Amino acid sequence: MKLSRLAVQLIAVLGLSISSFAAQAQTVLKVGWTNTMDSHYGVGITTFGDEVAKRTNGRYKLQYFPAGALGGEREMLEAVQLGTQDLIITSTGPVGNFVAETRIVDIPFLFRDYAHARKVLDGPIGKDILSKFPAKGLVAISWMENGFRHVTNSKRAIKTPDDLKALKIRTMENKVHMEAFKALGSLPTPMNMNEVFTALQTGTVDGQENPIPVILANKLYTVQKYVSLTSHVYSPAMLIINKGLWDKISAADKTAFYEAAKIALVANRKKVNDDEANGIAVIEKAGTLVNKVDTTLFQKAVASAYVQYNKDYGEANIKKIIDVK
Ligand code: EAX
Repeated sequence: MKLSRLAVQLIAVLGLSISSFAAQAQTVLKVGWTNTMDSHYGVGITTFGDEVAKRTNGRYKLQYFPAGALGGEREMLEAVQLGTQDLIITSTGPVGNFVAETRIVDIPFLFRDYAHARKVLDGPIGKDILSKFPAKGLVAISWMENGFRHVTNSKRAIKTPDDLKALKIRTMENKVHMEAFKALGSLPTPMNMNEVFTALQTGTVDGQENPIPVILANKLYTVQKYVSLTSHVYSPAMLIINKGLWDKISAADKTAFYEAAKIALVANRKKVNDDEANGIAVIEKAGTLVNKVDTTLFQKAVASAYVQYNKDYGEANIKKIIDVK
């Protein structure tokens, strides 16, 4: 009798250790991004990683590669498409080269403010764009946020569009943005983010444009004299995973990933808000001049680019976004 109780206990212990062994079988997912660990992207992705680990009992774990350790955003997207990298958090900068339907949200002066952008991306229009990714070997788990972009440069304060004339401005590898900067009379120079600091420092380009969180994370204000608050375009970001890998994840775990992404998005947007609230003071303290601009002047100046946008992305589609209140 005693022996059989021992046997039962033994079986129970053995069973427990087998199931805990199963619980420990872990899939490690490599995630890369261009900004630092403590940036709005880092905050978003580490929140995502923590939540995924918690919600899958540690069966999925994220391995972090911040600050462009795996390359620029276009290179990393290629790697995610191939499956040599699992995940990326990226601006939409190069994404239109993979999934053309994302280009519409890169149009300057499309979104009035953060509330407008977030509502569009979280709603049916945003979901419809996400649904276009699987056909390209990618799954966009969620939108994330980069923020409204502002021009920085080493020559002069940008107060009117004329001030941009003939300035060499680094843009993302994004034709929508390049068309806008051409319309503004500057010389758009596409370049991957990893090269921007040095290009500004050595004067290869006069300026660049990025949201405050990126200007802070990469200390771009230390190699620029002027930060002009042009808010010329809202810059979305996205959390993207390789499709083959996604297809192997169980339905319950996919739900865990989606839930984790929701929490990550809140953390990422909060960090964008915080950086915007505190960042100007940090930049000014370093001796860099920050100026406000009348953004309507810039909006009028890119009107000519809208002729092309209407043709490429559909006037009705653009209006549908503008009309979201
Ligand atoms: O995704 O390349 C860029 O300017 C992006 O805004 C930045 O890397 C964050």
